[in-house]
Amino acid sequence: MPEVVTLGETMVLFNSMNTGPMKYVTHFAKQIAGAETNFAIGVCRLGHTAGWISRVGKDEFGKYIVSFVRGEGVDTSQVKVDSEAPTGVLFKERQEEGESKVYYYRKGSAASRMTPEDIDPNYLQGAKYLHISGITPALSDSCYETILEAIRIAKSRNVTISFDPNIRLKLWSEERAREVIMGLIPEVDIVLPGLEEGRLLVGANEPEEIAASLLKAGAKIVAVKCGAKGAYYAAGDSAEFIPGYPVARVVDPVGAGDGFAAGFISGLLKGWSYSESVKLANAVGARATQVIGDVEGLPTFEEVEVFLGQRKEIER
Ligand code: KDG
Repeated sequence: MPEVVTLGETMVLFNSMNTGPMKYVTHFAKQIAGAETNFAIGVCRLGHTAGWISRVGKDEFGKYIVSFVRGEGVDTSQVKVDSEAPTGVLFKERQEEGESKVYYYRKGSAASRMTPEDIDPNYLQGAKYLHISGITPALSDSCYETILEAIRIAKSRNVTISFDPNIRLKLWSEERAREVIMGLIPEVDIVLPGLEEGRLLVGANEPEEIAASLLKAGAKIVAVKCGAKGAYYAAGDSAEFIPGYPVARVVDPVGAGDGFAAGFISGLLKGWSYSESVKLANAVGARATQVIGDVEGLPTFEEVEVFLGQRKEIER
């Protein structure tokens, strides 16, 4: 059984190859996108085992996603093929400066039809972490129930739960996102919000205040991602701001937060301190921004060592 289990929707991504408004884009790269598989692939690249629970449609995109994710070493045995609904699709528009905008075609998708019965409780037996995100409860009522069931099973098996709010306002309103996500905070152990998400959730501005509010709401460890600046973490007995690793140019920021989560959980799996784990998380997040695509830039552990100057790479 994998050390880390995750659950959520993965879509086929059509990533614009030219920058500028979507209506003028002529070339796309076909890739995959999904916060949870980004995370799972990141975890596998760093040398651990991960499994993914989901649904895909009975179509070419579903086959592509499953073979891609499996090819990256993630266990896909818990992915169901739903013949009643298609695999979700996502188009990404990119600006010159690296910023991006997404267009979803995912309403009624196969993954949005996940139900609590899609989770085999035995699959979580022996896992160390369950990683979930705030995207899944935004997809449908049955997905929300599936998340609650995953939490219930994980708790009953002493699996630590990490949660990335991943607030996507194209999927739900601010009010509903705040209500549902704040309701999940006491149920999970680790919370990994971005700065803006923290602001939206608790109405505080500084990472220290955001972390304090989320700890008060019931989380046990909070790491607030502050982009290129780094991240601030707070747990019961320790708190620290860990500076990030500046990169010359952000090519594609999408997926950096999932890379951060993968790095953080990888550090914890190695038995590292929170501080060392956040350093690894920052490095993985920084590397993820250097390549077009959600997962293509996620590094192996050796690549992180090269990036941090701890290992020399022979290039030719
Ligand atoms: O975190 C990156 C994700 O946002 C991206 O992969 C697409 O999962 C996705 C979503 O729902 O927006």
